[in-house]
Amino acid sequence: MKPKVLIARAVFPETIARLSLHFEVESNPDDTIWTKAQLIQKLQGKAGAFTTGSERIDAEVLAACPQLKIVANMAVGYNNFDVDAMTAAGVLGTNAPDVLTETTADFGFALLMATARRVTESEHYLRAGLWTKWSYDMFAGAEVHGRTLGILGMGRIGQGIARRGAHGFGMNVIYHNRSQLSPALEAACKARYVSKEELLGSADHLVLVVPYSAASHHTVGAAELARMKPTATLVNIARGGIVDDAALAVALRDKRIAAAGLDVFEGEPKVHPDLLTVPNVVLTPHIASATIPTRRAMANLAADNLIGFLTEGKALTPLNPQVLPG
Ligand code: 8YV
Repeated sequence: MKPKVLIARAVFPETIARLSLHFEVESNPDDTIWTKAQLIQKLQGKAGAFTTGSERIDAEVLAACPQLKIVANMAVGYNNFDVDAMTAAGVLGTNAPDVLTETTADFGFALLMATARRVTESEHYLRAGLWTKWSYDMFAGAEVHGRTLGILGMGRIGQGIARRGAHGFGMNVIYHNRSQLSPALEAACKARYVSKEELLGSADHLVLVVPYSAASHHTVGAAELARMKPTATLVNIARGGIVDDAALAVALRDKRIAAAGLDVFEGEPKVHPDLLTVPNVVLTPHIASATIPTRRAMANLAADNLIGFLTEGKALTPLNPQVLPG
């Protein structure tokens, strides 16, 4: 008998077809976001689950689903997993790194550009029929080329943004990270390690790419925003909760910083109402990895992990390899 696998959200039909070759698959064609109780009910008897960031796998879910052996996330971030609880329950967690790095870095740069050059704000003005004449300072934005790019969180995606800034736009790149990169990686990104304080105070454009955890909650709040240049812009493509969105809305309203670009939000898909009323913010609905080739690669990697683990005890990108057999 084939092992049973749950696909918790709508995905590519070919992903479902591929998993169905190996498993008895239950999918979610309506793309309903299940409650925890519904998720637990759907997981009964399942050996594997294919999840996205919207399914929380914690001790309560694991205790209620004793047959579960692996949960494969179609995301590089895995703050929806309680990895310690998974390890304690002997359940493997996998994520989907690397395959989205360049696409996500492209988007980070797009958001930086749109924010600095006021792309959406000026488009709204045009669409509202307010554009009646050219004027010398209309929607004058911030320079990007040659300016200082700050990156908080210098993992693979942070490095991708650094390379784009340094090599494509001649930017002076500074970064802060839990650990300093090797000299070779720093040279490839033309990036200089600085303290968090220097990063906040010196960046003309600051991009956040840190993973979310209890420790990184509100890494950027009122105090950090107060340290930034009033001309600076802030981009968050990391996770909601890294930025204190209420404090950011105040800083934007008071022009404490010039502008922000946000792809992720605290409590998304809800957006802090004050962010919807300030003009100097570009808002996108968590789409940094959203190109079809990249989303396909992410789905394939999650599927490879399920197939590899449930058929051969192997996984490509395990988060808690200590639970792998042998
Ligand atoms: C996902 C992401 O699309 O990979 C991540 O961590 O944030 C996005 O690429 C999202 O998490 C849905 O799984």
